[in-house]
Amino acid sequence: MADYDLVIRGGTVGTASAVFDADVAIAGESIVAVGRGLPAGKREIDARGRLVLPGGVDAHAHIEQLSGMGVMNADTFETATGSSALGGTTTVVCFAAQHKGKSLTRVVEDYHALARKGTIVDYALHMILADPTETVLKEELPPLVKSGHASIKLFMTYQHTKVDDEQLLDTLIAARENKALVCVHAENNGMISWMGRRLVERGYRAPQYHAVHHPRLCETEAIYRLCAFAELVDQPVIVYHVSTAEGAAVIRDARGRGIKVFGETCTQYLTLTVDDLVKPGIEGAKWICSPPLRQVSDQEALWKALELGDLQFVSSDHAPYRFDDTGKLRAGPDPSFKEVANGMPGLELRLPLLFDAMVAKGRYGIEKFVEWTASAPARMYGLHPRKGSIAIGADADICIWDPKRRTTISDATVHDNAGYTPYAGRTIEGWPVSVVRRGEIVVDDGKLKASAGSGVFLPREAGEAAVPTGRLSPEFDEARNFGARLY
Ligand code: DUC
Ligand code: ZN
Ligand code: ZN
Repeated sequence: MADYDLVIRGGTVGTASAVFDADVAIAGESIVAVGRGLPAGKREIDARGRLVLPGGVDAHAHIEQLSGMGVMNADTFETATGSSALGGTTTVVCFAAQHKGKSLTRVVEDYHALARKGTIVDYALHMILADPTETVLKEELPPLVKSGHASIKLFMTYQHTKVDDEQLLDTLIAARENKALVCVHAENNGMISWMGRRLVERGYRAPQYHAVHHPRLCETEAIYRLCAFAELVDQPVIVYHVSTAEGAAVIRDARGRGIKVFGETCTQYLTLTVDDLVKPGIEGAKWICSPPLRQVSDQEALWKALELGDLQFVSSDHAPYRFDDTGKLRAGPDPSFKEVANGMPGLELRLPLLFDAMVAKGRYGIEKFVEWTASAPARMYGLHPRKGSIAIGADADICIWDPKRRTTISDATVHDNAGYTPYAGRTIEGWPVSVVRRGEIVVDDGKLKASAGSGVFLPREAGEAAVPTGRLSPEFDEARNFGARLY
């Protein structure tokens, strides 16, 4: 008699490579058997007519974080990760965000303290470096990477967090030495601030001008520059939240030349457009994010880029700000687009929106849905094989989907602390009705059952993606020919 704690029985299991009918058995926190007619467990979930898919892995979420514009976001770890679990995402990679002059070690400790207290799903941390001094890179970074923080995030724009080209290169080299991965918000800062100043001077203040403020070219240019840096020092990079066809094309071109560059896009760039910014009064501020929302033709190009493997996965870039004087309207009731906090909530609805867009609408199969929302980010960030798949030995992080359930989204149906959702009014098909995290039923028929602090930290070694190609750029060989060593 097998000693299973939980058996999910009679469902259709989906992984990134196959869809098949099977029971899934769990002992303790792990998946221990996948097959038909498994022996009874102490508890059972009847999954007939349901899909049994891995819990989502959202590798880009801002939680209890002071933004690059200096605004505190609206969620605590408890509210963000509670909403995440309700939407089927059982692993979140969020940020320990350094601001200038701060010790990185201290910053990481502080975010762990917040997460330990509140998190409901399992979490890992990317380290945002806003001040990559020699002390930070040489003394603080190595032990932090060794203790499981194997990815670094850099911003090429935003007043409080941007790094310049030399700092970016210094950080890429340090990441290379420590075998860490570097993720980058790639937009040209000068272009953005120049455009913003001229627009506001001429009286263009409404939310819709945010899209003009961040022109498409500022993404194209910054991604190109980042790829050149990655090539120069042979350090893999991940481009965050690619929003344009041209941005994806730059990545494709760089990958074609053997540069190790990867790309993420986000739910909002696949499911919303710039037209959502155009609303009466200040309402459009709810849709202000950076990069801005783009065109339907960009959505098509981003799906294609995912299909071709130029981009590898889809995150939420969850960055919630309330539509009041604590968040979006912090500068007053009628701010210019420049004064509005950038970002929108997205942790809870990432999986349901993408399931609807991909599977329910018949555009892609379940395998691609699982790959882009769970398996690929887990592999990319060193969480595989523990997270991102239904496989023996993996953590039992599982969503039981009702593929036919229709939900009309409203501000009242979401559970984060933003107070609104950019998707209100939309009806979508498919919902993760029950969610298991490390063997525990954390969502039971749409109700949250887990307590704050029950998620755990996931220390990571950098994944395969972080390994350099081993090919230094010709500039390095040339330097050597002249008798110089650059590193
Ligand atoms: N832009 C960012 O760079 N981060 C958070 C959200 C956003 O819109
Ligand atoms: Zn960003
Ligand atoms: Zn972000």
